[in-house]
Amino acid sequence: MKAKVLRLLKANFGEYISGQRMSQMLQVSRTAIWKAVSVLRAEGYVITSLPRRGYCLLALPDLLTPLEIGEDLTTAILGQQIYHAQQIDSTNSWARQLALANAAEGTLVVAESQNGGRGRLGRQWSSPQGGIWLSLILRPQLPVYQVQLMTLLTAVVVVETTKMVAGLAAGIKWPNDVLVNGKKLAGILTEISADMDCLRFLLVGVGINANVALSSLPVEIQQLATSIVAETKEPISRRAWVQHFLKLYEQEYLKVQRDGFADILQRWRQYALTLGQVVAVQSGERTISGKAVDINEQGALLIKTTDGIKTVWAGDVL
Ligand code: BT5
Repeated sequence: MKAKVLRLLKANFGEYISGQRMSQMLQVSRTAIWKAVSVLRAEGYVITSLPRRGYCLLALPDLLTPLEIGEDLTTAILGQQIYHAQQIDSTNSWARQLALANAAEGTLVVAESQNGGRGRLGRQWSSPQGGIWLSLILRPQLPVYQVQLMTLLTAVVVVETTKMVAGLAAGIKWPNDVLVNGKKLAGILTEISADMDCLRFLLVGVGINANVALSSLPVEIQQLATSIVAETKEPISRRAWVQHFLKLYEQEYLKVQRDGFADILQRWRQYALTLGQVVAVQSGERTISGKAVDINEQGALLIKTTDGIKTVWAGDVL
């Protein structure tokens, strides 16, 4: 009912539509309309009302609710189920619980802020209001050894979505950092549940500092991070970003399962900031130094060292 009432109000944005007309169109009582309007107001929709004239929608909240994202979303799989919270510890942790309880492929989990956002290796991910903090539950037909490639795919989709929605060109630092002018704009956390070599589900967590004021990040991160609004001086529609992201992600996700990752790897190379650079990569206890020459078919970084080419599966480019 809430969604139907909202659709009518949006169709008449800035104009009054009477409660009686809405109740006739939706075949419900005027009290039901009034209740739906009250719930929408509580969610941040600015709706005025006047006796005899009815209701008028004046402003939408900048929220990533199912109502906002789900409306006119054109995907077939991703985001068909949406879980939204004002605040949660971590969308990846919430997504794991949902996946264990059999949540459908493509379920989207999103929060306005996180108070226990996670990076890799137990690192913290700062997630204030204004950012986009989301996780997808996927159940792909892929062998476990191709999971790293899903991180690369995600980075490509984040870069291309940001270009499309904000006109901002970002690059990728292997394996999972999306950077603008050397500062971190977005991070990706891919987690799995698997039996031996059989993937049960994959959780793709994406955090992007969309409309985040850099002053709302911890001081020690402020110098290393950037946001879309800090770069372009224009806040974006976070809803549009998420909708484009889901659409492009679905397209690429179906394609890799059908045709493999060659095309994604090619696009990743195009955005890569790491390739061709002399780097030091921290991988567990080891630091490997040399020239990053390429990635292999599984997304591992190939480094030309004085001892020949080394393959680095996981780590941080320092
Ligand atoms: C990452 O880890 O970059 C993965 C971040 C994934 C976050 C998303 S948000 C939705 C989902 N739910 C979660 O709980 N997580 C995912 P890593 O490569 O380990 O980088 C972590 C490092 O990035 C930290 O140690 C900080 O230095 C830096 N950092 C933390 N918060 C940041 C922010 N908001 N912007 C830029 N850099 C940040």
